[in-house]
Amino acid sequence: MFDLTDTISAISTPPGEGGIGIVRVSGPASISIAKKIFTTPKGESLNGVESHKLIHGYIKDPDTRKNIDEVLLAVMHSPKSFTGEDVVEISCHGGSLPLNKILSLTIKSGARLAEPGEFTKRAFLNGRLNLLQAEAVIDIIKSKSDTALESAMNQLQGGLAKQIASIRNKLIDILAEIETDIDFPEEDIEFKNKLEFKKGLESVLTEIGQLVDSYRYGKIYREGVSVVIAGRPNVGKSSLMNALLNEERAIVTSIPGTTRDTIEEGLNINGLTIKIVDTAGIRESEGFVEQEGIKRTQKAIEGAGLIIFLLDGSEGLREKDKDLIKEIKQKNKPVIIAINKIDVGNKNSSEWTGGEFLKISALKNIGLDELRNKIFDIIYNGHCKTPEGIFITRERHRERLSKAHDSLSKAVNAINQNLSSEFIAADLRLSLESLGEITGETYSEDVLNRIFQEFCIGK
Ligand SMILES: Nc1nc2c(ncn2[C@@H]2O[C@H](COP(=O)(O)OP(=O)(O)OP(=O)(O)O)[C@@H](O)[C@H]2O)c(=O)[nH]1
Ligand SMILES: [Mg+2]
Repeated sequence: MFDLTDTISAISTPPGEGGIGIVRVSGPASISIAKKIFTTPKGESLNGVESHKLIHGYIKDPDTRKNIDEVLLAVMHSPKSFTGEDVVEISCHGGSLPLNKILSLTIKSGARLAEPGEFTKRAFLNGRLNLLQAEAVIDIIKSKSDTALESAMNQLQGGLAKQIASIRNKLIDILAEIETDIDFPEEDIEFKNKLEFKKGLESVLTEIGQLVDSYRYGKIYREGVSVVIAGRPNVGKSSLMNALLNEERAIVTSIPGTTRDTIEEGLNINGLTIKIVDTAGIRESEGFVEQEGIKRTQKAIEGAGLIIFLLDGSEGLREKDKDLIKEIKQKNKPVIIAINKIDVGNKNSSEWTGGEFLKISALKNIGLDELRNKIFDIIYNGHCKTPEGIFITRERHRERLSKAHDSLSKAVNAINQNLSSEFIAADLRLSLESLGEITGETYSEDVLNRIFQEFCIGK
C-alpha cells in the first residue's frame, strides 16, 4: 500500500532566515546520497560513518565540484532513527538559498521531495510510533499553551495508547473464550460463563464511556475553551474584555453599538488557556436573528463553552435582560451573570433575584478576580478526566471510541437476549477493530492521509 523503498528529502526548518537550517533525508539511499555530496575539510568523502555523531564538512556539488556551504552532518542508522530508516540530517546556514541548493543536490543524487508529514508517516509505518503518538507530534508542534503541550507530551509518552491496549486485551481474552464456545458448540456457553462475560464487558463499557466523556476535557486542553461576553449594547462588554486582557484591545465608547463584530483573544486564567470573545450588543428591537453583527454574536454564543452575560447595574434590570437571560439559559451551557458598573451603584437591586449575580466593575477593576476564579472553576471542574487522568483530545478518537462502545453494547444485548455466541463474537470483533483504529493497529490509507495532511513538509 505504501512504498518505503525510495528515499525522501525535505527542508525541516521553517522558511525564512535563521541561524541554522536542516535538510533531512530518510530512506535506504540516504547514506549513499550523503557520500556523493559531502566532503570533509581535507577533501575526503564520507566513509564508514558512526551513527548519531556530528561531522563537520562541506556540501559540494558533484558536477561543478564547488562547495555550496559549510555544514554539520549527522547519520542515524536504521532502526534507531525517527523514521526507523537510515537518516541523514544536514545542518547548514539558515538561509533559503543554501537550504534549497542542498535540497536539490539530494534530489539530483537520488532522493525525492517528501510529502507533508511523510517522515512521521514512515515512523508510523515502520513501527516507531503508533498513530496516537504521530498525532501527538503534530499537537506538540502546534500547541499554543502549556496545558496543550503537556497533554500532547503525555500522549506521545503513550498514556492513552496503554489504556487502549489494556482495554483491547480484556476484550481479546473474552473473545477467545467465546470463540472456544463457537468451536465446540455442543457444550453451549454455560449460564455462569455468560454472566462472567457480561460482567467483564460491562466494566469495559464503563471504561470506554469514561474515555468518550473525557473528550469534553481534552478538547479544552487542545483548543482552549471559548468564553463569550454577551449582553445589551453599552453594558460594558468591551470594557470587560480589555480589563481581563489588561490591554485596550477593543474600542470602548459611551455610544451604544460600538462593537460591530466579534473580537477574539487568547487569555490565560490561572494557568488555563481560554479564548475570550467580545460581541456586538444585542439590541432591544432585535431578537437574535437580524443584522450581521447580531448573527455573529449568535454564532459566538453557539460555539461558546461558557457565556458571561453582562448587565448594567447603573440602569437596573430591564424586561429585555430578563428575556435574554431566559433565551441564553435555553442554550444549556454554563452561564455567569455579572452586573457591571457596580461602582456607580446598583439600581433597583430588589429586582435582581432569581439567580446568582456577580457584581463587578470593568472600569474600576472590582470583582474581577472573583470572576476569573468562577471562570476557572466552571471550566476546570465542569469537565471530567478518567480516573487515571488520561483524556482524549481529538474528534477522531471520540468517534472511534463511541463506535467501539456501540458494538460492545450490542454484544451485551446479545448475551441478554440469549443469542448464539457467533453474534456476540461478531460484535466484539467490531469493537476491537474500532479500538485498533485509534492506535493504528488497523488502519486505512484514507485515515492515514487525513492525519498526515495536517503536518508540514519536513516533519
Ligand atoms: N462607571 C462605569 N462605566 C463603565 C464600566 N464599564 C464600562 N463602562 C462604560 O460604559 C460605556 C460602554 O462601554 P463598552 O465597553 O463600550 O460597552 P459595550 O457593552 O462593549 O458596548 P457595545 O459595544 O456598544 O455593545 C463606556 O462609556 C464605558 O466607559 C464600569 O464598570 N463602570
Ligand atoms: Mg463593545
